[in-house]
Amino acid sequence: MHIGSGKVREVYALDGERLLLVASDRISTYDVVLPTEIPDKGRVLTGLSAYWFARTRAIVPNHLIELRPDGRAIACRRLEMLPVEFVVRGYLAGSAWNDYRASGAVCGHRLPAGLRESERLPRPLVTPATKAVSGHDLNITESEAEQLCGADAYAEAREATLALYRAATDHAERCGIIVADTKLEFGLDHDGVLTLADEAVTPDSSRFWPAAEFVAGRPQPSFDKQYVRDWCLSTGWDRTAPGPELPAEVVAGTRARYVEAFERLTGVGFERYRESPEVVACG
Ligand code: Q0Q
Repeated sequence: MHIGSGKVREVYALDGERLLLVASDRISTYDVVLPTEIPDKGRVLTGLSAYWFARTRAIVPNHLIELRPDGRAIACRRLEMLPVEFVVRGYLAGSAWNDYRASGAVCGHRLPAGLRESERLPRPLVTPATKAVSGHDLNITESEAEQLCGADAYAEAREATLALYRAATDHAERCGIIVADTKLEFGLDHDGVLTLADEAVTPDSSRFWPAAEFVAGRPQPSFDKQYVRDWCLSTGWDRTAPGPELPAEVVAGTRARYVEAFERLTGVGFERYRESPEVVACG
């Protein structure tokens, strides 16, 4: 039974205890889902999530039960979700850069003066947000997030978020990819155990930047979406729906970037993953 949709994902109830999360091949840019799909995008993102779930089990348990044979869906444990999205940022970008420019602070955290756009932060910052019904999530302060989650659950989820981000960025940077920020969601299982849910450190839940091209002081190219963004803007698109159809070469180039991110991070060939998705869950 279908119980929810994200821009590019669906969630179904398998039974009272289990959900099925299915990632589509749809791509969104500037918050608009484009009419052209990117073949295998859903498989790449599901494979990356499963890879990170396997690799971080020692940090915090996660909701993954099994990776489906098609490699683009996972069965997961149904949790009582915390009503906060745990965004963690190692670099100053997006809404955090805008908040910093306007007020010198982000989500109530004062930052050193004089930071440049995209600059690496002195230490990663947890900037919680609440799910907006449509459009961008709403940045809230940590004390507001604590009110929403309860002090203990918030503190535990915050620590898990920082530990997960550190593990992911250490590995990703060795693979030539900067994970500038990522959005994690947690829930509580029947025993009240904090459990990582949703997707884990994918190009859709995070900013992936190519490390080799990093230059502080300007917006960074997206590892996976830059071809799409550049092409859409080159058509004079006004960033409102519906977005423009993508030409075959932009689709192919974008698919190649997703496959490249997958292979660099997991060390597994994408065709091998397509045949046997479980190879990424060995951890
Ligand atoms: C749950 N979502 C997200 C979503 C649309 C995912 C419900 N383990 C869980 C999960 C998860 N993951 C959820 N609820 C209970 N237990 C996550 C926001 C929305 C498509 C995919 N929705």
